[in-house]
Amino acid sequence: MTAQGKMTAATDRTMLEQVEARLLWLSHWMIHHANHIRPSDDAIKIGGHQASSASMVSILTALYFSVLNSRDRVAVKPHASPVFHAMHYLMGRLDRAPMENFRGFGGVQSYPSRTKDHDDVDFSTGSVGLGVAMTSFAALIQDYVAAKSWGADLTAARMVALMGDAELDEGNVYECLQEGWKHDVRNVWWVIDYNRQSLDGIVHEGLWERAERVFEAFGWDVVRIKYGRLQQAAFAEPGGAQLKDWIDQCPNQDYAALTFMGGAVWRQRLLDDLGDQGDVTRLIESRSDDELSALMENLGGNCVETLAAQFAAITHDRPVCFLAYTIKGWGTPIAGHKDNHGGLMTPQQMQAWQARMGVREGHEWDPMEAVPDPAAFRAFLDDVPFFAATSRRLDDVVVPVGDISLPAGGTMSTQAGFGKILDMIAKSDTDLAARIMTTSPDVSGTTSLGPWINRRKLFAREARPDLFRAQNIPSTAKWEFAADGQHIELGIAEMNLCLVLAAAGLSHRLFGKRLLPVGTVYDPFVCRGLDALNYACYQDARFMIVGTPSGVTLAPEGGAHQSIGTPLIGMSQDGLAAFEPAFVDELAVIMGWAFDYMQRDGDSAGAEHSTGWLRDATGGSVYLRLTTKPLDQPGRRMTPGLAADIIKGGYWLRPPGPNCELVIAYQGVMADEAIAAAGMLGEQRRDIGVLAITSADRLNAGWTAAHKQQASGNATAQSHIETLLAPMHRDATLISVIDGHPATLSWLGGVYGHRLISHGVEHFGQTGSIDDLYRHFGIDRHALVTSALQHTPPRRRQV
Ligand SMILES: Cc1ncc(C[n+]2csc(CCOP(=O)(O)OP(=O)(O)O)c2C)c(N)n1
Ligand SMILES: [Mg+2]
Repeated sequence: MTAQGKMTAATDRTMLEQVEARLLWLSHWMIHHANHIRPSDDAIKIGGHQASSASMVSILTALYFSVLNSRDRVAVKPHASPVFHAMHYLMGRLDRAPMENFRGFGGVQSYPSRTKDHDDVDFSTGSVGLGVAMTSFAALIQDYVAAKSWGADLTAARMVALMGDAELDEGNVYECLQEGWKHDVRNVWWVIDYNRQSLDGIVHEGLWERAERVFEAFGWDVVRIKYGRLQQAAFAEPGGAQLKDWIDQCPNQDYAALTFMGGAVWRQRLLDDLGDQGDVTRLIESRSDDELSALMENLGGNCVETLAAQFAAITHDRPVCFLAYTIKGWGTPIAGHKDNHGGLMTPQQMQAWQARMGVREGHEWDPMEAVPDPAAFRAFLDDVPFFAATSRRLDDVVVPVGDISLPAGGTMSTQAGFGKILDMIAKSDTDLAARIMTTSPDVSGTTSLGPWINRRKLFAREARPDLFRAQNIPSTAKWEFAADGQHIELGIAEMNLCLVLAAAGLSHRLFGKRLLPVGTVYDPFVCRGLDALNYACYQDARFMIVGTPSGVTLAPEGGAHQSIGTPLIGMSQDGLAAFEPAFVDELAVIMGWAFDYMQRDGDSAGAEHSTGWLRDATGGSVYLRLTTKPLDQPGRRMTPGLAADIIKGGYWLRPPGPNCELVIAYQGVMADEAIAAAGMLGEQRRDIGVLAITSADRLNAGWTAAHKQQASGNATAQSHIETLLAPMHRDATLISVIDGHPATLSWLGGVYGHRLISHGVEHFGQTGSIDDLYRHFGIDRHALVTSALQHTPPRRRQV
């Protein structure tokens, strides 16, 4: 190295150490402020962040201030949120007010949040393990996009996860490793904050060995960052090898406890174990207590210089796992204590520490406080490549959807209709067809994606022909992989499905290239991916998830595959508009709307899309619950009015007459049972209405939103369900039916206080024919008729 080079490296080290000190201080000050200074009427003190943040200060410093560029994307472990935000504050990208309001309403969030934080979060974290896996799928989507003609200008960036070691307990981490290996994933870095502590305690000895073997098995490079600069220098001194040996042998618990107790205790213990051994004794004795604890705490993951050098040494695009040894609570008085996850410095501890950090009273929020040469430091910060971009939140133009309709007569299931609609789009040479990306956890064929895949192929970076085709063996499914392929084949793990949808659904934000992702899954297994689905919605990823087949209607498929609660999931999941159409023309309307809805962005779409108070202008994701049971199609003309009602959530299939005593409300596949029951009752009850519900979710959301409008003074606010049910006489009875949990529709009785008898499914697991099961659960036409006769008075004799 030249003298000049040495100078620069040393200056950089000093600068990085100053950044590190600033982040350590500011992050802890914001936590302290929230706990001890901000007036708050809740007495509960908040822990969890302090020790966990300190652990990662060096890693964030080295990455953001020395290695990353502004295209790189990072998932930061939940409890490092204060360090992450302190960094933006230091860079002048975040105001003091939200910092002071950490964990308060509208303030900096407890865990980095794409949607709720004020600064530049790439991936939300919170549910541990998901942010980690998200980076691997974002890398896959990056490859997918870059392989397309419209995405070829994308420059590859690194997708980085800064993760806690206890995140390795989450199964979805391993599921994604396997999937990533299948897709030859690249440009992914995971930096494990190996502080050997989780929430409750200290992790098992030797975790690193298992972790290394797992990563290597899936083709990752593993870089162990165990010793910092001071330790490396000490190891080179006479006796250093013995010290290194001692460190390597020291159990995690011991190391943590000694760290907590500090220099004098370190000395005592080291001399007990290594005393009177000549060189090594001299090595220990030549250091003061403070120097000794600084040496022992100088693990690789707490040494910015070592970290920066190790990161910078990676010049390939293979996935890399960095195992960075750290000390939880590093640099603070609570370092190493096994209870420190929820631990907080006391005001007294804080005061002493503040003095040690050289921060003057009243200057706690000053970004440049305790910086020896503010001008030089500012100049260094101004040159940090990661912060060069003014905005890292990208966007892409809206893809026109055009007209999606399907001339449907005869008999068809919604699942078959879904396959046909996608096939129709696949045949077209439109932007819509180009930007749709499908994916499925090993059920693409059985969820009717076959025709789409035949036309649009599977995605792989390296083309692979369909060998069966090449050998002229007849098969209905083409299974050809190509770089321009538009279906991502997944193994069975549904968490991975939802994480791919999350990553693809953020493609416009991350890569500036919009995708319209469509994922299919057997409806009951929506629950298997549910936390990842929730995670995807929380980040405002935009996608369509199709649960099919569903309910007990998939009867012969097997009792264990029946879904009961998914309609309630559809209603309760924030960010997801759920539909369960009965007829294929409804489905076509819904899909056309959905592809547009997925692209809306409250800021730009304005009020023009608003229907009622459904927050339609903001857009969101869509869940379709479909079925394989064919129904006779109505063969009607789709009018704009009908289409609008389908999107609002319901319409009168048969409007109630003037003397209506009974309304049968159905959702989805129960249409034919409801229609048949109405027919059977026609002789005995007058003017029966049949209410088609395409989305209990949107009807219900409209209803509660209207109430809020009314409460805030808008007396004329009326929701769609109120409009629909207005003509129903107060004494008339509602009978609801759904192939799912009856609570989905039972709230309809609360709209105007109609008596409501709900039919649905509360138990599962029984196989049988559809008729058997409908009868068994009392959702068949006969059960509806019996209910109706029981709960509505007999028709009065005409005089
Ligand atoms: C899915 C999930 N389960 C439980 C939690 C609660 N939780 C938050 S942090 C944590 C332990 C984290 O340990 P580690 O990842 O090692 O991070 P550290 O605090 O050591 O930095 C737990 C159990 C969570 N956030 N997500
Ligand atoms: Mg840990």
